Amino acid sequence: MAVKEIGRLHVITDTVLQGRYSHEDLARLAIAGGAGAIQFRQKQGSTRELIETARAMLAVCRRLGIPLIVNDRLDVALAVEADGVHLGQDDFPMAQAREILGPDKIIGGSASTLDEARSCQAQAVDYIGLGPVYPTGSKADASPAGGLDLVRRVSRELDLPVIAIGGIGAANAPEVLAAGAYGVAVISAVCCQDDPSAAAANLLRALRG
Ligand code: TZP
Ligand code: MG
Repeated sequence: MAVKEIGRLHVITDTVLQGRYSHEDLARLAIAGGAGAIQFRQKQGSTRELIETARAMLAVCRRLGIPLIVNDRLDVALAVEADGVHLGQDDFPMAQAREILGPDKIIGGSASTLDEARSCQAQAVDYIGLGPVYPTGSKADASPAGGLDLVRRVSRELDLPVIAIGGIGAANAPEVLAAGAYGVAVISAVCCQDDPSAAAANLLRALRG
């Protein structure tokens, strides 16, 4: 079970796969549709730009009462006092991030195998971002899809909430939860839809059964 309120529908904002909506737009629209957490993920651009975007997103998230988690960049999360950070296996070490951020901030750790998930848990993360569960076109260097079996094994073995990621949409979200995931994180199923807000609402309905 989640100790902190991390939400069951994480929407990861993206302005590379689509160009109609800004990160800030996507945060607002996704929350309007019921997203429980927003993750700001941008791989390019200057640190200054990232901080400016994260600050604008945080204002939206704070106003609407939903946590903002910054992908990859502990420095950006610290600069704007975001609610948390999401770190991959090769990013800033999760255990050190915990020391710096303290016990109250949210730290998510990416894992694509059971061993990586164990390592995340040992480093005091709050949730495991597990995947890809299904093949995805949204991450060029994604590991092979682990399927529902990966979700089952990690959810069974670890005490932390599993936020499943990779190729998830309203059609397959129920089976991902049935396999033991606490929630899901999505990019294209919300950001790349004509109506991101309606898409988030549709996903949330699927998650609630
Ligand atoms: N990490 C593992 S899969 C993935 C990330 C960032 C991409 C998820 O995007 P989508 O469009 O929801 O499959
Ligand atoms: Mg990363």
